[in-house]
Amino acid sequence: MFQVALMKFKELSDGRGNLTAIEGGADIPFDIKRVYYITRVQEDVVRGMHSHIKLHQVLICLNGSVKVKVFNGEEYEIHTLDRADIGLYIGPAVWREMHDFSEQSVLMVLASEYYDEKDYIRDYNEYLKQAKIYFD
Ligand code: T46
Repeated sequence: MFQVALMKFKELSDGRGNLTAIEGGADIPFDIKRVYYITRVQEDVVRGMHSHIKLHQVLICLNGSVKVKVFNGEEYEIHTLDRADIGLYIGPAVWREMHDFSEQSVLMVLASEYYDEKDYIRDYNEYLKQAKIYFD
C-alpha cells in the first residue's frame, strides 16, 4: 500500500482569475491543524529527506513547480506539482524528497498535526526498518 494520492480541487475561474477553496474534513481527509509554506528555494536544493510517524499532509504548489519523490521502502514515485488546484496527499511512513524547485515556486503544506520534531524519522536506515514494519 502506498500512502500517497493526487487530489484535484475545484477551481472557480472567471474573467477575474481563479479561486480554489479547500475545506478541512471535506476536501482534505483530515482536520487541518497547521499550514506552512516553502519559498525562495534554490534550484539545486533538495528538502525533506525524512518520513513521519503519524502526520498526514497535503502539498500544493501555488506558484511555479516542484518535484516530489515519495518512497515507501520498496517503490518510489516522482510527482510534479505545478498547479494550484492539485494536491499531493502523503500519509505516515512515506519518505519524501522535494527537489527541482522552480524560481519563485511556492509550496504550501496542509498538515494534520502541530509541528513536532519527535514525529520525524530523519535517519534513512531507521526509516527502512520502520517502513518494513508499517507496510508489511
Ligand atoms: C515535510 C515537508 C514536505 C517549524 O518550526 N515548524 C514547522 O511547522 C515546520 C514544517 C518546520 N519547522 C522548522 C524545523 C526546522 O528547523 O523549520 C525548519 C525547517 O524544517 P525542515 O527541515 O523539516 O523542512 P523540510 O522542507 O525539509 O520539510 C518540511 C516539513 O518539515 C516536513 O514535515 O513533510 O516539508
